Amino acid sequence: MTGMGMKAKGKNEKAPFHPFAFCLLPFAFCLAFSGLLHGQGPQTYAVIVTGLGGEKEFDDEFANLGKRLSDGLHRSGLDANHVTLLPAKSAHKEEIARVLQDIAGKSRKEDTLLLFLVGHGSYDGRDYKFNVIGPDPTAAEIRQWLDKIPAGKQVIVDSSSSSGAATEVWSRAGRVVITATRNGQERNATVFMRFFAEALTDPAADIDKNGTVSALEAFRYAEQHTAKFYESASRIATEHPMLDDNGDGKGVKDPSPQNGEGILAGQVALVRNGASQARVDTAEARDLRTQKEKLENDIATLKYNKASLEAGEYKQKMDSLLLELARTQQQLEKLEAAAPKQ
Ligand SMILES: [Ca+2]
Ligand SMILES: [Ca+2]
Repeated sequence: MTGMGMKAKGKNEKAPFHPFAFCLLPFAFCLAFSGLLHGQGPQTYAVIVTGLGGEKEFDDEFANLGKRLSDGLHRSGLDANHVTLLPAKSAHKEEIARVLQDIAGKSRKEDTLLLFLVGHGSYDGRDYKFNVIGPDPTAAEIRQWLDKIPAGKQVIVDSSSSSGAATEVWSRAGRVVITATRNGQERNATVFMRFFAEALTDPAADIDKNGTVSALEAFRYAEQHTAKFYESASRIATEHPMLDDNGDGKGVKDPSPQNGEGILAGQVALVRNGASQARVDTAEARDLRTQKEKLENDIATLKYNKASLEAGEYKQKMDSLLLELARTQQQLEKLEAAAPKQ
């Protein structure tokens, strides 16, 4: 690099205050604050990794599931540039690392990362591995990549066989770990992701009818449908889906305030119905969306803590949050209605 900033100065020479510096000052301010002035609200990045099927039936199924997840996220209004679908033929270990590294470079604390692993896994009593073309990444390697990503909310959905073995490796505060199996010993191919993908498009998954399907709602939907799948086929269930989001390294099948699981998963919206229809991209609209998301999170948290509150207190808090949410929603709709149609 060359330039006036690189010139060596004499020991006693004071840097002259060049008039040009006045011209640079506003420029520096602009640079420093451009992120704020043109600030974006919280962003969501999604990565879907398709593993090796080993035989055509599974190759086709994994490819199909990857596409369904990707379509579901697109339809929900997630920026197309923020969804990466790695097909099995290019999902090398290095490529997965590269994609996650790219997100590590651009995401911020307020952002959310969604990682879906669709494929087979293995567990040898020591390491969990996700099966891809070429060498398989271990749970510990995947954790290293994820730990470098600043996004403060992270959701991993791993539907592979033996995926339960990865929970203790990935678990930490701010991270939701959803696995198709309860441990490394459940080694059969799974059906969990079929139902998880279905949750992104089935309105029935939105249990509290707030217009979004949270990671918690999608988990519950998929967990229940997986259990029913085995019941109706009169087969012994060979997979028991688990969710961990309290950072203790242990998943549960029924997240609740009693077991302290599910609060973070309830705050991550995977699908927002109608979100793709109107997107006004102004600072005001972004602020309102951020505010709306915060209120939705507060409502989810309040619902979660309902059992521990007096009925009157719960109602008062809920009414006030709902009122504020309605006002925010109304303001946002007004902006969107006034925007020129595309
Ligand atoms: Ca919901
Ligand atoms: Ca846990």
